Amino acid sequence: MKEAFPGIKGIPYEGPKSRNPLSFKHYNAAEVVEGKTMGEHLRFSVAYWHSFRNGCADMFGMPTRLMPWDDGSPSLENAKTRARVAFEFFEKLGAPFYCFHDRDVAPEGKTLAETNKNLDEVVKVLKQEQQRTGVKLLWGTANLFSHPRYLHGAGTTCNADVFAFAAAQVAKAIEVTKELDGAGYVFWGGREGYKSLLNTDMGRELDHLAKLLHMAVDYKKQIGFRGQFYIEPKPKEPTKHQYDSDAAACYAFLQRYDLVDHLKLNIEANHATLAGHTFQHELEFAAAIGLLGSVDANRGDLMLGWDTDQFPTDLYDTTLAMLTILKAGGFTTGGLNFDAHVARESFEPVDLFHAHIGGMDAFARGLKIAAAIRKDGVIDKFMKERYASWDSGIGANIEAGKVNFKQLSQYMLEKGNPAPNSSGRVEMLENLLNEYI
Ligand code: XUL
Ligand code: CO
Repeated sequence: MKEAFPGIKGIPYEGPKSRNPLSFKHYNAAEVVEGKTMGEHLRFSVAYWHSFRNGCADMFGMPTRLMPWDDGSPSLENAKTRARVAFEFFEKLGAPFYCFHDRDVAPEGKTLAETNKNLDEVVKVLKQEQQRTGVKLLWGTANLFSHPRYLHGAGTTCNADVFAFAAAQVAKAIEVTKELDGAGYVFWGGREGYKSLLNTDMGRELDHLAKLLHMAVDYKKQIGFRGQFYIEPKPKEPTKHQYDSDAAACYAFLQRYDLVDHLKLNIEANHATLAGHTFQHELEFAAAIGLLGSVDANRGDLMLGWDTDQFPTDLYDTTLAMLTILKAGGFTTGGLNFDAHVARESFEPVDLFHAHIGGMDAFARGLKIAAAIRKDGVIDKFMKERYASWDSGIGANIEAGKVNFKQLSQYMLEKGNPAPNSSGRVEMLENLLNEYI
């Protein structure tokens, strides 16, 4: 097959002094940080949908991206060619992983049977390409939001037949993820929400969504898929309100429906900000409850209130994210998946390289800066001292559940007043962060 990116052999690491835009300045896969290589820490993944299915149309304009390898048809041949091109890109970029939705890789047929057959055909190519290149599948997923049948949702639809179709689609998507040895499988509830509460039985819809997930958990066991399941929070878009609105809402849902042992969280930066949180807040919450699984690495735009899915370049964001990820012990099955697309104005094939290089370098720098902060231990030390009153005496007794209201009242009656607190030193800590960045 003719090369799709003929001018590019690969993206080398050339170090911070290089002025070659098609090189890494910070991401050096083999470089060891905190006892692991950068490659092992960051586990970068390319999102098939944005990089190979998104022509960058917007509400006002047509697609702009040049994808000369793609004939624009829904044919199987085109899908197979696209798959080969995608692997050429992963390989040249040096991305160890990719992620896909079932419908990204293969066309929908007239019936479920035909659609499944199409998927099997393309999965054969994906498998060959994985073997040829060593690139692995970080996670697979089912697209339960694009087709008109899902206009009311999939797990939360009012139409039981549509629920059944969604279940069949998820079953097949888990099967092919297993076939491709995927490290995980994601549930993002694209239309699992509502437009109007006047037509929505919220309790019933939540019960149904939980049913779908329980069936998936059962099926996973049944077929012996050992990858990790994730749920991906997002508050809105395309629905006005999505049930899995943020990490805390997902946690409440997973607990209520007894699913908490079966799914971890896939935190996306732009979804966090749409929910009115920072990226780090969502990561920190997921880490605090022990469910930080994987990350969709991107960013929004301060001026725009929607999911712009831009490539991450903000060093504060990547540093704070890596601080939390390192504190949580790093990724096991998860990784950093660039759920991001090039700008509509960046329409040439080479822009796909620039975009990913930028994201990978931004996270590599974030990793190095976070590791330097952790090595010096200043923030850790500050944190430890801030909570020192809990390490012994009354604090330790409260944590151990050894005292009740009566005993605490007695303790304070005797003591009179709490000792004055020390300052939170917010500005000092912010200044310190700047020193490292
Ligand atoms: C949409 C989004 C999805 C999921 C996978 O906002 O993030 O691409 O990551 O379905
Ligand atoms: Co995402």
